[in-house]
Amino acid sequence: ATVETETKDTITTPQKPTPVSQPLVSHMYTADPSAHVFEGKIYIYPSHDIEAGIPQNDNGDHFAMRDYHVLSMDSVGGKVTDHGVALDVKDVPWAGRQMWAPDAAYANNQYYLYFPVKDKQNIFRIGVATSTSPSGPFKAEKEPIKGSYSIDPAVFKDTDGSFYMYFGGIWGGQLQRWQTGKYDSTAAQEPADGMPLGAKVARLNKNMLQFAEPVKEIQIVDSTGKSLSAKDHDRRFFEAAWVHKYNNKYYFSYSTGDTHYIAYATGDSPYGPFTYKGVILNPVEGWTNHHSIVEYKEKWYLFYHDTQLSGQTHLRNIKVTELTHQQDGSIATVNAYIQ
Ligand code: FUB
Repeated sequence: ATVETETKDTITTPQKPTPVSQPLVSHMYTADPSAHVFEGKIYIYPSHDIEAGIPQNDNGDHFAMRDYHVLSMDSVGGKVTDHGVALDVKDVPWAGRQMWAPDAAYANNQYYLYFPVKDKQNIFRIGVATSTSPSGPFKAEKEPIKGSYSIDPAVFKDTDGSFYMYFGGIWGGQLQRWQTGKYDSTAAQEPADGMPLGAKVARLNKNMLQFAEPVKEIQIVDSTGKSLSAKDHDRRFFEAAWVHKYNNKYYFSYSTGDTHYIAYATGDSPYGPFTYKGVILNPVEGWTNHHSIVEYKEKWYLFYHDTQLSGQTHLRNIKVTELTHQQDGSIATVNAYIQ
């Protein structure tokens, strides 16, 4: 048999994948883009990544963000405006560290910025801040939302005008520490088997500052109606919940975390259960994958991030690409790189 050897001349260096979209801004690092249409424009509420010099770990301590900037654009592909600091951690009386993925909503003639940050006891809570402008600056309430915990708030306005907050994230997002209803710092792991931990949902009060009801758990089931298993890391919920409505169906999308997909499941109620349908976005460069979905001028868009600018997992950059709902209601999987 012949043995083929690779000579120095034939060794190839791995090619960097060619991205289908470019970073929306490059003067700062941004991630977790929550996009909404306000006042006829697209407003984006991202995390603002910084180099804090904290070593990487599974708790995500290296994501040590300290403020939020709001971005806007009149058209997809057009100029992106950075409106400056919208909220600084030092102006949130109860906050300790790590301002993670935010979201925003408009009601009662004002704008609400929802944000997860660790309190002074290192427990993630969800705060709210208000402004008369979609770009801020926002003024934080003195306390976090009562009964809130974990990370990644996403606020969905239903067609009947009700607002729902989806939230939660496992591992560094601490959701596994709330399994008994009380915070337990020793509960470090997600369940290895059985039912997975679900995202949480609660309708918001008319004043948009508190939950109107006890928090409920979102269940994701397979096509036979059976709950996904905690072992099923390709499909179970990890973090980054988002909900949009299309043709009267609720689409619950989320990150699978350690398997790096943005997956989705559909249902007939904002509370679920949601039936797993597939992958919206294949893994991107960097560990995290976090997105939002918005309709603008009769087209649907997927906002997401990767690490094209830095090559470092905690210094991300946001991007946008078009999203297609197919005839049967399924979503065409997006590849962020040319295949
Ligand atoms: O940006 C910090 C965290 O990383 C977010 O809250 C998660 O969703 C992940 O993207």
